[in-house]
Amino acid sequence: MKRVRVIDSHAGGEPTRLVLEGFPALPGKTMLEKRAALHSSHDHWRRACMLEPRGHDVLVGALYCEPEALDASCGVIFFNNSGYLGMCGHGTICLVASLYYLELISPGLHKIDTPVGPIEATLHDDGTVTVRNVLAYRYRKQVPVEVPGFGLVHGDIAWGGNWFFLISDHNQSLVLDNVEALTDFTWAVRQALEASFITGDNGGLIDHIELFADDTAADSRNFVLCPGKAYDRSPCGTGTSAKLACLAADGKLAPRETWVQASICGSQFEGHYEWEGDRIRPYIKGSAYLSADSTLLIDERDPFAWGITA
Ligand code: PYC
Repeated sequence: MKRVRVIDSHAGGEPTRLVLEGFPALPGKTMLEKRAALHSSHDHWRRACMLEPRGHDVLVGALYCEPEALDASCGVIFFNNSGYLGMCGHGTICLVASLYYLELISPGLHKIDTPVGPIEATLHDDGTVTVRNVLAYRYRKQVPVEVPGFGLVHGDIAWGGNWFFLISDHNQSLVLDNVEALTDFTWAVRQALEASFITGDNGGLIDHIELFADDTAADSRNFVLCPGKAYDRSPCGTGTSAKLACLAADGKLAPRETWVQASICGSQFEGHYEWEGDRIRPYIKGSAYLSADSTLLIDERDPFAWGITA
């Protein structure tokens, strides 16, 4: 029997499973090298924790690792049902809340290494967490894409730790009981982007599609389709970072001005940014709640020991 120690939590309704112990040791000095090793040699461990019968499509995994930098509190590799993420904002808020629960960290500032660069997270005395994300930027504005079944759609391409296609003009109703239609539309956009060879900078795969609408209690409401086809229950930290980059580029939000981003579920993150050259430094604030402290069991005799795959 193999054992994997995990802490489950959620931020804004989006779950995170922090993997503390049980995965094989990963060779490599950098987080990118470690992520590559996990992907190429040990991906079945990701699948065992993320896929049914132990996981589900909405779950994001966070593997707790030795950091690259001596002064960092830890390193982290984020993944989900379909593969690996660059950064994850809600996941970082969950990571910090989980490490505090485990008495591994105290309130204050913590450096964390990720495969897309170092970030910082501040655990405040009231339990909220502010993530100082990697630099974000808008790469292209109002890119047209012909989406089969839906027609011509325009969106901004922006980096917020993952690549996003951000659409404001979509004729979709952003309410929770419309998520099936929203999923169909955003999945069609994602496929159309790939079919049209529309990418992020350096050919980066655009694997997150983000729709916006007005919200009565926030500056905006979003619907974010994640790479494995599940929608983000939280307002999406990297998606809010990408949104801040677009607002900054359009001169619609001043540096250090607060932007309240609501999710399709009504949960909220607060964001603001500072200019660093021609890119922005996003700050995302939210809360996480713990839901389980457990050990996953992987029985080698189980035909679904390593997850149910197509
Ligand atoms: O909060 O950045 C985020 C995120 C990415 C995917 C799911 N959540």
